[in-house]
Amino acid sequence: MKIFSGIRPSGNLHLGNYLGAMQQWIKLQNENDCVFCIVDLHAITTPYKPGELKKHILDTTAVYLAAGINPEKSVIFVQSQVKEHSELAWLLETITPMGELKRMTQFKEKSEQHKDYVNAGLLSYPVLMAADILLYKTDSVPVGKDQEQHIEFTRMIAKKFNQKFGDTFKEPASMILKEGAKIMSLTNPKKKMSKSDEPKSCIFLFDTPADITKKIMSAETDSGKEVIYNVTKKRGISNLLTIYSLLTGKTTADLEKEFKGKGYGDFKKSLAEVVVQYLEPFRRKQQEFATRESYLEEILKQGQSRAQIIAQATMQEVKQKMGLI
Ligand code: ATP
Ligand code: LTN
Repeated sequence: MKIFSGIRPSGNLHLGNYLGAMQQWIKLQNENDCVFCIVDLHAITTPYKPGELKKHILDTTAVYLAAGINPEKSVIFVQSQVKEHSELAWLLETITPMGELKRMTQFKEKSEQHKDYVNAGLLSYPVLMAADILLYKTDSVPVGKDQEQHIEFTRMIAKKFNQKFGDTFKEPASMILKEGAKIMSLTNPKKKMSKSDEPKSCIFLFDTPADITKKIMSAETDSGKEVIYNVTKKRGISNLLTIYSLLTGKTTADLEKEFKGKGYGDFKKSLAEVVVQYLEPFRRKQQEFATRESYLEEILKQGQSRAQIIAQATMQEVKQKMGLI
């Protein structure tokens, strides 16, 4: 199967990015053709500092490697370094109905979040994402739940293109986990954990043990004191139970039993230890990669060459089908 996915280099990566998306990538890379992109052109649709973008790109590359993505097996590259992404996005824009873009949940949320930064790129964001996916004739896209609508949009565009210009693209499926597809914010468990939110709402993969412990101990929990999984009545504690379960392999029912009669404090203390231990290799590898900028750049350069070969072949076919010379 052909797999494609990407993450915006818009800040530090967090446990939600890892549990919802990247953990699937690691498993998939052994048996599939995987392409993992750092989608910088998407990152610039929301406010950002040009001077910090390169650091975020290299940090994201380091996380991909620290998480276990093997550059010998999978293609790792930066979106803006393969110009076919922007080129295909423009061509696809000409068959995209405006109404479809305006109804996208992420567009509504981001324009609400950044009222003075509602640019045309933010609106056409899903078209660029469709171009990312379709360029590689992708079968499946492993992502978190929040991206489901964008994959559905991609299928609609692929279908439309095929009907108009002849069979060219596959209609890709989303790959969304049952558990972990939506890790919630620590400070507001009604919202998803998001890297552009306040730092104490996220557990970053490179957080220090002291920070992890502090954030978990002060995570928003519900009234009452029993450690019970109930997503409608006890969102905060259920989110923490999900994290605990995903990192240890214990079921939430097992955890309820284990913490029966103990309060939130004991549970949080134990969770903090689990998270600190789980993320220890990330911190170690990050320190290792931090001093190896040229190694990361080399990986990205090789990824660029490999991605370009596929992207150029698709573009040639697309242009020919659309009647461009
Ligand atoms: P931003 O705050 O910049 O929008 P983000 O934290 O939402 O960033 P993205 O770069 O948009 O992260 O997402 C990268 C991948 O991680 C996507 O597949 C997305 O679905 C997944 N993801 C993001 N947040 C979560 C979350 N809280 N739980 C599970 N998966 C998530
Ligand atoms: N919009 C995605 C990031 C993204 C992506 C992609 C994910 C851009 N292009 C292609 C999968 C496939 C997000 O997580 N915000």
